[in-house]
Amino acid sequence: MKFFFTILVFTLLIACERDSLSDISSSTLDDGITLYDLPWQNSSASTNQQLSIQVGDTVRWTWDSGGHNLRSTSGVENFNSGFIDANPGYQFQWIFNELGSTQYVCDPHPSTMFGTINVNE
Ligand SMILES: [Cu+2]
Repeated sequence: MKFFFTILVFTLLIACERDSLSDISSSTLDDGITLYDLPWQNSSASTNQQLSIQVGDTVRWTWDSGGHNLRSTSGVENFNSGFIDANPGYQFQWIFNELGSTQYVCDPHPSTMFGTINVNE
């Protein structure tokens, strides 16, 4: 019984891990820059996003339903998408050229839509 419980826990852990990874996809562009795609929606997919990238990489967020903005609140980068309402599929992207961390938030949904981008060499 204990064995089966252990298997169950591991299966759940793997399922959770897969789910969180599936929210972020990336592709390498011709010049070696990586483009990261993140969801920007009022759900767990956009809660406490954590991403480590390299200098020069691009992060692109795609709006789902609802009205959102995407604004840096602290750190090394400074950006603000402006408020985009009811425009699913809208995309905002930023090239991160500074080393260090940047925190960001959606002002209408600060408790569910926020994250941190860490830029390394
Ligand atoms: Cu929002």
